[in-house]
Amino acid sequence: MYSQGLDIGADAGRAAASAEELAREEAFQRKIDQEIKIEPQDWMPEAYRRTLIRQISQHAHSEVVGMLPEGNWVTRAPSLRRKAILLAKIQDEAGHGLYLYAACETLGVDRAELIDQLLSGKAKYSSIFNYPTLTWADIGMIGWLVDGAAIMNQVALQRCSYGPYARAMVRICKEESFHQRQGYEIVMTLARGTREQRRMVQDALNRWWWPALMMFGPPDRDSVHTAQSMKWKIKRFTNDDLRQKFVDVTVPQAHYLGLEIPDPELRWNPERGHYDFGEVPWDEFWRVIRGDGPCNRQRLEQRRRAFAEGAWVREAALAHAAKRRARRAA
Ligand code: BYC
Repeated sequence: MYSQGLDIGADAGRAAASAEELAREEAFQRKIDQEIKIEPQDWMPEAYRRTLIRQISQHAHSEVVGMLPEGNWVTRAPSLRRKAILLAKIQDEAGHGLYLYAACETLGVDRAELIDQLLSGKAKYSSIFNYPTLTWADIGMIGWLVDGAAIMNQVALQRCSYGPYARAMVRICKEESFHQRQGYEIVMTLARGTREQRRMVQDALNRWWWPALMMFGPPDRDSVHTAQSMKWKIKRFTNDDLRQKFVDVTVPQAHYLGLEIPDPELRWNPERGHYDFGEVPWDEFWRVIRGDGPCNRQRLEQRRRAFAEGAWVREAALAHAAKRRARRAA
């Protein structure tokens, strides 16, 4: 009798706790539905927090790894002006990585842990940065197509329900928009240049087109996170919707430059009011995100080396901060 009484008491306690949890989750969803931003000190479901840490840290890693393919061209940029612009752009990417790691830390995770996940190969970063930059035209493609795709995705993220991520995106989008224009300008210069330059820029477009479409993530039918992320307003559009928007704005830009999109199935569909396009090579996408793209190993190796070689800078910065603290305290 006595123990049965205890069990009933424990059951009632559990039921009350889960009713309370449910009420908190409903109140959280109401806030989201009313477009009230979630801030770091607010209560949030554990799965919301984990989803954000996953997405924001992958995003931060992408910015940092994204410096590598462009970094290859700093010494080979065709003029001093191009070199200065490219350097400034690469520094911007480092800055984006820093805002994003900082936004991620507001969710209670340590930056060192996130970087460790990247360097150990556990964390993902955007598939696009596993492709090589073979010619100067590829630098134009990164600006025009890769930053163009990134903006299409990030403009929507400015309205993400989590305040620190949404606010980081506002500044990032302004800088990305400059990046996209500098890329388009490189592509335009080459497209209006010599026969050899036109051939080079068309070859770069042929190689970057499909990987750029993969940046938006797998098709909606295979996207495991979209439905919940849309409900929580972390994502505002599905992967396929954003991909379609990107195709619709980019194809006329290519036509204006006299370039051909490497997709025989691409055509305007007046009934839909959109371009129809061919099937993205999804096998290649899955291969690349599982670590077997053309440059995955090289990129991780470069990041690991940079991290090891930068150890003295981190130690010096910490020693300097400790000295200043000690001086202030004295
Ligand atoms: N690459 O359920 P899904 C830049 C993963 S940097 C690799 O649709 P979600 C720039 C996905 O993580 C801009 N992995 O996921 C920098 C998931 O795996 P896990 C980078 C991908 O999160 C320097 C699985 O596939 N932008 O612009 O709902 C120089 C299933 O996908 C990719 C961002 O990071 C991919 N392309 O949607 C120049 C934007 N796609 O985690 C330029 C922020 C999917 O379950 N991120 N996966 O193991 C997002 O908006 C979303 O995370 C995504 C994917 C749309 C990318």
